[in-house]
Amino acid sequence: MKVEMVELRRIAMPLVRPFRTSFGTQTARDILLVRVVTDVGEGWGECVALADPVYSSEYVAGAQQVLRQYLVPQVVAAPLGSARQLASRVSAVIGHRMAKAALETALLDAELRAASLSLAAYLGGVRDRVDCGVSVGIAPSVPELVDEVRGYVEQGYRRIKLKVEPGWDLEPMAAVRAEFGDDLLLQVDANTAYTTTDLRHLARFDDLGLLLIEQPFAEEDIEAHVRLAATIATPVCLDESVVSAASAADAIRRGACSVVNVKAGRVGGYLEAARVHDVCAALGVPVWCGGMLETGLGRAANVALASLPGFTLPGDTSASSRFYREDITEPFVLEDGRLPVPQGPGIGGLPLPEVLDRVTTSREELRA
Ligand code: OSB
Ligand code: MG
Repeated sequence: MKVEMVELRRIAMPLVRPFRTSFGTQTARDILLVRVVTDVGEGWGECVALADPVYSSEYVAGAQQVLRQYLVPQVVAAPLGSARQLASRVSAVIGHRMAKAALETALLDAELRAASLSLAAYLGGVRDRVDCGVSVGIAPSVPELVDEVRGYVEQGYRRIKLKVEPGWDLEPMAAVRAEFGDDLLLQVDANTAYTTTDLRHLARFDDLGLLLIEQPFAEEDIEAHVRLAATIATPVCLDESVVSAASAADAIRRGACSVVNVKAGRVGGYLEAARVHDVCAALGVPVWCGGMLETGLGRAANVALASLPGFTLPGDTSASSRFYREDITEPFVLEDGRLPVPQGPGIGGLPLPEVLDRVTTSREELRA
């Protein structure tokens, strides 16, 4: 595969409602898209980096810079046998996994389109639809949270994830549990907002019958998660801490978690995400597919990933309408709490040119 040109495009996507987490409030997404033009056709990838380095160290302008200066020059310099060779081609660049993931996804998309193979089939997917959950931000008040959750329950979502932080945890959790009953699949995500001084407080989460508690402590603090997992009955799940298959295996073996949230961007791409899936399966740990407020482009690839056999818990693979009034692809629409796995070649969908042009804020073309 010879890469002739790489286009870096930024788009502005307003959210249907503000999304507040322990690390801040998002009201719109500033998203970097990567398009590769190769001798076998074109391919697309969505970079999940947020506008600011508040979820991880990466941020959208930094991702674009590292692509422009370090990653893209390596792929336009000489032909690649396959997208599988990108990781070694750019291994001199430390980190920047979200930037690498976006480029790898675009290359994979081009390669699989040329081979008329879907990403789901390529990765080893076994389902043609996936169970969907929804991530619910911190609300202005408990009644407003309950109303928002009611809307999602009525739309058919199979699992609710509440964002929590100190001061917004037991009360909203208990209100949602009381309103929707014990059968509601309910989990929480702290995005690193707690410390080990909160261990006794977090132990009280056991009363809520949660599926899991996601990433209560800092990304680097595996030991704190080991201590919590030894203290509470609620399964501990890692998100931010899992940056590779090796780090997933290490965290599991140390007893830091018994569930893993898999996000391709966070681990450097869908190929590494499949390896995270594999090591978790080998260690008997269920996984679920996380999300980063993707457009239909990134969502299509996430749904493909979620079709692998070890993804036994509903993912943050919600419908397009959860975040966007108008998506840049054909929208993903919930059907009985599930999304269909794209069956077309590559990641499955393509941006709608007219919508894409309307939301584009900048564009650059990189060549050898
Ligand atoms: O921690 O899972 C997270 C969004 C941005 C950054 C981090 C996270 C999230 C979400 C939203 O929870 C998941 C989604 O896209 O539906
Ligand atoms: Mg999370």
